[in-house]
Formats: sequence, C-alpha cells, structure tokens
Amino acid sequence: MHVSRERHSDRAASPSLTPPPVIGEPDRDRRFEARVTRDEKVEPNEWMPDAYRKTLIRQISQHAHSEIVGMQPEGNWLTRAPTLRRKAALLAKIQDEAGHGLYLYAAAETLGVSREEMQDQLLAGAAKYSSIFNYPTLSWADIGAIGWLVDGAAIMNQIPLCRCSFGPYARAMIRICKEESFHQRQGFEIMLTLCRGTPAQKAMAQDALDRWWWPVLMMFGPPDAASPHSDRSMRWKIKRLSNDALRQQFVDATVPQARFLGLTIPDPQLAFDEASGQWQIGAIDWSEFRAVLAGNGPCNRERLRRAREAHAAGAWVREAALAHAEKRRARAAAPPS
Ligand code: BYC
Repeated sequence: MHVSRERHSDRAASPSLTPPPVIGEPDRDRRFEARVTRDEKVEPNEWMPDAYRKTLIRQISQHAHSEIVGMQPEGNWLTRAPTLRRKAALLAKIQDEAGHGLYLYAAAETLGVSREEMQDQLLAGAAKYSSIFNYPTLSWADIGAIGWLVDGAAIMNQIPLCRCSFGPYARAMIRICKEESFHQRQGFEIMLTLCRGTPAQKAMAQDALDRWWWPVLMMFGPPDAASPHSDRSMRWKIKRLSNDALRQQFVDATVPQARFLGLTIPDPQLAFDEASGQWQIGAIDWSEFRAVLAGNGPCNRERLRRAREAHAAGAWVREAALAHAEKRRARAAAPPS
C-alpha cells in the first residue's frame, strides 16, 4: 500500500514504543472531502490535495490580476471626472481595487506561490485576468456602467466566495464585498444622474449600457456545460454556485434597475418567464469571449503594455522599500551604544 508520511492525528494515544500509525492517501483524501462536506474551513498549514491547492492558486491569482488590471479602464477617467466629488469617489474606488489585489495576492501566497511569480506571469502575458477589462472606456457614462454592472456582477459572483472552503480566500472576500457594494452604488448613482439629465446625457448612458451589457454577462464565465472547472470546484466548495446560476441571478437583479433608470437592455429576446419568475436572455456570442481570452479583445495589448510600464516605473519604490527595511533590520541588530 502506498502510504503518506502524514501521521495520524490521534497519535498521542499510541503506546510510546509502537510507531504511530500512518494514514494511507485514499484515507487522507476521504477525510479532506468529508471535512469540506461538513463546511469546515481549510487553512494553509493543513494538508490539502495538490489539485485543490492548484485550483485555488489559479482562481485567486486570476482574481488578483483582475483587480489590478481593472484599475486601468477607470484610471483613464480620473483626470476628466466631471466634479471634485466624482473624482474623489473614483480615486477611492481605484485605490480599493489595488487593496483587493493585495489581499488576494497575499491569500494566494499562503498556498506556496510567491507574489513575484504571479506578477511575472501576468506581465509575461501568461496569466488570465477577467475578460471584462479588455474593453475601452469611451465616455464618462462608462464609469457609471462599470460601477453599476461590472461591480454588480462582481458582487453577485463574490458573495458566495465569502463561504469558500479555503479560509484566507473566504476572509479576504468578506472585506472585498463590503467595498464592492459601495462601488456598485457609486456607479448606479452616476447612471441615475445621467438618466435624469439632458437627452444627450441619457443617450450617453444608453450607449454605455449597449456596449457593456454582453461583455458583463460573459464575465461569469462559460456556460456550465462548457466550464471544465465548475464541477470539482463546487464539490470542494470553492465555488458555491455555477456560472449560469450566477449569470441568471445578475440578470434578474439588473433588469428592474435598468427599467428604473429608463434604459433599454440591448437584447431583443429578453423576456420575463412567468413560470420560473426569471428573465430569459438571448444567445450570448461566445466567439467574442474566446477572442478576448485569446488576447484579441479591443484592449488586451494596451492593458498588458500599461501593466508592464507601471511595473517598471515602480521599480524605484520597491528598491527604496527594501533599502529602508534593510536599514531598520541593521539598526535593530546593532548593539546598543
Ligand atoms: N475572464 O471552468 P471555468 C472584479 C476562464 S474582478 C477570463 O468556468 P472557473 C472587479 C477560466 O479562468 C473580476 N477568463 O473556470 C475588479 C478558465 O481558464 P483556465 C474577476 C475566464 O475558474 C475591479 C476557463 O475560462 N472575478 O470583480 O471555475 C473593478 C474555464 O472557465 C473568465 C473573479 O476572478 C473571464 N470572465 O470559473 C471591478 C472572481 N471566465 O484557468 C470589478 C473569482 C472564465 O482553465 N473567480 N474564464 O485557463 C471565479 O469566480 C471563477 O474563476 C470564474 C471562472 C467564475 C471567473
């Protein structure tokens, strides 16, 4: 039998001269699955299957990259925000996103991958980030649409992640979700102001909805039948709801909001189904999603170029922080004079 080196947890009960029993791998896997089924949290210093660890590193690092690259489309409007109040709120939102990226990189680091490694993968173009951040922000209304729709979709996707089986990710998500809800409200309020403004402002809001609606629906990931990771991630309680279930929840929450704004969802097939109490949408063009994932979205190259520039421009900050830490360490180690 193939046995692991992991010792049985109740080894203290073993007679002192008898070697403690060891757990076979199938047993260890079964115990892990049972713990997850009982909704116990898994912590970084505990044994976990390699595939569970890899799945989390993949998902959390992609999520962290999304927060960091997601600062770019909005950063584009910081210098052109229409009022001081709008500018302050947008600046705070973008800073929150940097913070979310940091919590998430830190959560991924507990799984044994370094932040440098993750960053290198992103800058080499070898890591994924959310498809939604490869679209341009053409008008101020796009800032409203991002807050309302992109952050709205993010909350829908992320609330269940607060109950993720991996402790550090679940705890990071609780704080992130609180901040996302402020982001969503500031976006909706921009849309409301535009929709109650001049006809030109309302047209700008409608144009933003027209361009962001379908890409936002794609944010939830491929349909369940074409989602290779969903089944296992749901069994492990990393994901609690499927991509399609979350997409549907988002549509049902957002259609009434669009109506309140007096805007039209750009889907001629959108219809309310009395039997299910849900809004039915038309077909999503998944070829667009695949093109964006393959690096051929409207802004993929620009986003990567900007991420590399920002990383290079920040080199002196990293060097200064390291030099400062070294100076403090040396001072603390020096004998008192
Ligand atoms: N974009 O089997 P699936 C934010 C990939 S940040 C790109 O369903 P999974 C915000 C997927 O990675 C928004 N790729 O995968 C920030 C996989 O590829 P690999 C990000 C996508 O992981 C600033 C393949 O397709 N949120 O909210 O079970 C401002 C097969 O998919 C996308 C998160 O990351 C996509 N949209 O489910 C405002 C949340 N969708 O890795 C807002 C955490 C799928 O096999 N992540 N792919 O090469 C998740 O919940 C899940 O990872 C996903 C995908 C639902 C995204």
